[in-house]
Formats: sequence, structure tokens, C-alpha cells
Amino acid sequence: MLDKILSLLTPEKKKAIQDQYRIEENKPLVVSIMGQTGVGKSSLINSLFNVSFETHDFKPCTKEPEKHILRTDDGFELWFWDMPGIGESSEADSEYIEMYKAKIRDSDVLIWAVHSDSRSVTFEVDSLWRLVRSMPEDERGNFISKTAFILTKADTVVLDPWIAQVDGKNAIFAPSAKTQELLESKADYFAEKLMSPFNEYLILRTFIKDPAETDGIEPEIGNLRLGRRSVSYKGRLTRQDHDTLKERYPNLSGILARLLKNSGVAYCSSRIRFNLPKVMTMIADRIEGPASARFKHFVSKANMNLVSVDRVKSFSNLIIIDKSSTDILFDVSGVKIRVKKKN
Ligand SMILES: Nc1nc2c(ncn2[C@@H]2O[C@H](COP(=O)(O)OP(=O)(O)OP(=O)(O)O)[C@@H](O)[C@H]2O)c(=O)[nH]1
Ligand SMILES: [Mg+2]
Repeated sequence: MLDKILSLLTPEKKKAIQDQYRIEENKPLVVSIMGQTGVGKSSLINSLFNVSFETHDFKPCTKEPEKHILRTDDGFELWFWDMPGIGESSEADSEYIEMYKAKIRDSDVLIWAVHSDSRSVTFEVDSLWRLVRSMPEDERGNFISKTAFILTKADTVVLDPWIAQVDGKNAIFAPSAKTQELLESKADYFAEKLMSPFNEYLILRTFIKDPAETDGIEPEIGNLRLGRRSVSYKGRLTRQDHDTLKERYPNLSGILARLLKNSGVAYCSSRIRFNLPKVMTMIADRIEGPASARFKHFVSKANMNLVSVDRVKSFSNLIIIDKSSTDILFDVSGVKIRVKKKN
């Protein structure tokens, strides 16, 4: 198609279009992480990419945006910006909000990090409104729609002990049943409270995998718009609306499942490397077009969840399970763990 258009143009115009296309193609993919001070933004980047951004146990730490760059062999770049945290003081906030606004404009995806063990959403919602209202009307939808919410420090939510599944020298952490249930409820609660106030600006998008998914279905159903290759939904898709639509249009079930996923928040922990691949998937799902396929080259999700057994020993309130036998090696804190040697 592009070739056909180019053949109709003068050589100068053709070169200008090709140059612009190349610039767009080679532009780095930009992800920025924002949120309240101390929620663990820098720690999350450190865990995702094995870097060493400075963190602090009790006082605001990151003062200037800091960038981590990943490069593919063919020279494509992903920039990951760690932003200062808001909520330190009104003076600092005024400065940081300006920084946020500039970064929002330049970013393809934003991660808004919130502490899992919080139940107040006022600060986050007020900060988001402050940003939205300070933007021109035509930038608001873009900001809200490219923001993914992540609950950090999931390991601080403990109803029953976490489980470390040991396999050789590494372990993978998982919550026990009650803790998982609570984390799921928190995720639903935060998704509703953080996303729904911005429904008028939020547009969720997903791709159409197979034309059969949308064949014969009217192009507009309430908030849902079916295009030729992609689908959009205005506002947050609630589980209830999802279920109603799915019942009426079973062929749309894959599309609706993807939209529902984009209507949620993910929870993770940098400390125990829990759900880090999910964080990367959340980011990938917010990226539009071919860039989303390229994003996958940056992340080898396979090892992202692994914690060395030596580190596992430093955690308490755990059940430690041997992966091969599912034997419980150790139950709850205080004593050194025994790791079974593989036969
Ligand atoms: N338990 C637990 N603590 C964490 C986790 N991630 C970070 N922390 C701790 O939370 C504190 C703050 O972490 P930072 O990464 O500095 O937080 P930040 O959001 O970058 O803070 P600012 O730079 O001030 O905005 C540090 O003591 C971290 O060790 C986590 O997943 N679990
Ligand atoms: Mg920081």
C-alpha cells in the first residue's frame, strides 16, 4: 500500500515520507513509572532489569527522572524512566507534577504504582485529576488510556504464609490461597476506584485475532466499537458488562477477555520477584500496533520470577516446597531451610 502511494509522489515528497517513516520506526519505545514516594518504583525497575537505581527505606529517594535503556541487536531501544515519587511535600509535588506532564507526553506507556497494603485511593485519584485537568482536552484520553496500574509490595499482604517452591538453586514465590484471594479482591477494588472515575477519557483497545470473531456482529454495541482489525471500548469494562456481552455474543469472548484484562490492575512484589512477568505483559498490552511485538524482544520472562535459594533464606513466614516432590521442606519462619538435593 505504502509503495503504491509513494509511486504517485514527486521524488522529494517520497523521500520526506520515507524519512519520516524511518524516524517513527526507529523511535524508542518509552515506558515511565510514576506514583507516590516509597511505593517501590525504583525497586521494581531494579528487579525487572537487574539494575541498581537508588532506593531508600524511609525517606523520599529519587529526585530526578532516571532512565534505563535496553537495546535489541537491530538497534531498537526501550527507555524505562524512573520518576520521583509524589507526596513528599506540596513544593516538591508542584515541581514533580510538571515533570510528570512532560514525561506523560513523551511516553508510550505509563505505570502508576500503588502500595498493595493501602486502602486509601484519594491521593492517587486526586493526583490523577490534577494531571488530567492541567492537560489540554485532547491529551487527556491518551494519558488515561496508556496508564497501567500496578499494586506493589504484594509480599506485605499476608493472611497466610507465602509459598516458596524450590527447584535446584532457585525458588518461585506464590501466595497461599487466602492471601491470593485477598490480593484479587484488592486488585478488583483498586481497578474500580482508580480507573472508573476517568471513564469519560478511557478508551480500551485490543486486536481482532480472527475475522470470524466479529463476523456478522453490528459494529457498535453500547460502548463497544468493532473495527476491521481492532476493537475499542469506552470506559472500564466491568465484569458484569463483560458477562452480559459474552452471553449475547459468544464469538466475542476472546476480545472481551482481553478488554477485561486491560480493565484490571496487576499486583507484584520486587522483593520476592513475584508476578514480574505479569507486569511486563500489562505493559505490552498497553502498547499499540507493531511496537507491541517488538516489546516482547526485550523481555525474557522465563527467569524473571526466580529468586536464589540463598535469598529465600532471608525471608520469614514462608512455606517452602520442593518442586519435584511437592514435599513441604519447611513451614513458617525462624529456622534455616533445608533444601533437598536433586537425585
Ligand atoms: N516488602 C517490600 N518492600 C519493598 C518492595 N519494593 C520496594 N520495597 C521497599 O520500599 C522502600 C522504598 O522503595 P523505593 O524503590 O525506593 O521506592 P520509590 O517508589 O522509588 O520511592 P521514591 O524514589 O522516593 O519515589 C525500600 O525500603 C524498598 O526496599 C517490595 O516488593 N516488598
Ligand atoms: Mg525511587
